[in-house]
Amino acid sequence: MNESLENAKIYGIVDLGYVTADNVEAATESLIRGGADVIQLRAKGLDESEIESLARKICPICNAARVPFIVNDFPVIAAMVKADGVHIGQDDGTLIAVREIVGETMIVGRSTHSVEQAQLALREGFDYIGFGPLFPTPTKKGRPGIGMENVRYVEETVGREIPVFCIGGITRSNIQSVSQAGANRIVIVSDLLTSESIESATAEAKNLLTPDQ
Ligand code: TZP
Ligand code: MG
Repeated sequence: MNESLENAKIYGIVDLGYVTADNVEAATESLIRGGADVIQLRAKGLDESEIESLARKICPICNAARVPFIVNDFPVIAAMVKADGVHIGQDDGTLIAVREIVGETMIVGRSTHSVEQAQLALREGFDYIGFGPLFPTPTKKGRPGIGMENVRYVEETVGREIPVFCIGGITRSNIQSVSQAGANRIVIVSDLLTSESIESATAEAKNLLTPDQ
């Protein structure tokens, strides 16, 4: 298992759907102070040059905190800014094609929406997966929730080998039921980014997921 993700529980996303470009650094710092173990930059619809410049702002903050920094969708930008990783969806090509751009050591994650996709991502050699959306979510409109019934199975199979981050509609209100369904690691976007204090919301989420730590 990739060492820098081994103990990662809360994966935070700086999503430009919720955070303005001016607030990217502050949001990153707040997520990290609250205990986010991984940070992703997600900027749907922005120009690549803009995404690169945002990535260059986030990268040093994550490096200083020793929190892995992942760029969504753009292997070329991840390589240019020397991010720790890149995250790609089901329609974003093969791991082999991404590895040609980012090299052998960068973390590469894949979005998965079913048990079959999760198992395939493991066989292909991805370093981690997102599994969801568990519930319908305004952050990724138009997708049905896949529910929680396969969470434990995916954790117990795929999750033994690579980190599985459950995602989609997870909030501080349902985190404990997601955990009871077998999830060990989660991604939360809107519930953290729209809260009054990103830092305390993140800390609260982490405490709900890992109460004894
Ligand atoms: N991929 C699957 S669901 C999702 C992504 C990026 C969005 C999750 O956001 P939220 O606000 O935590 O539901
Ligand atoms: Mg994508």
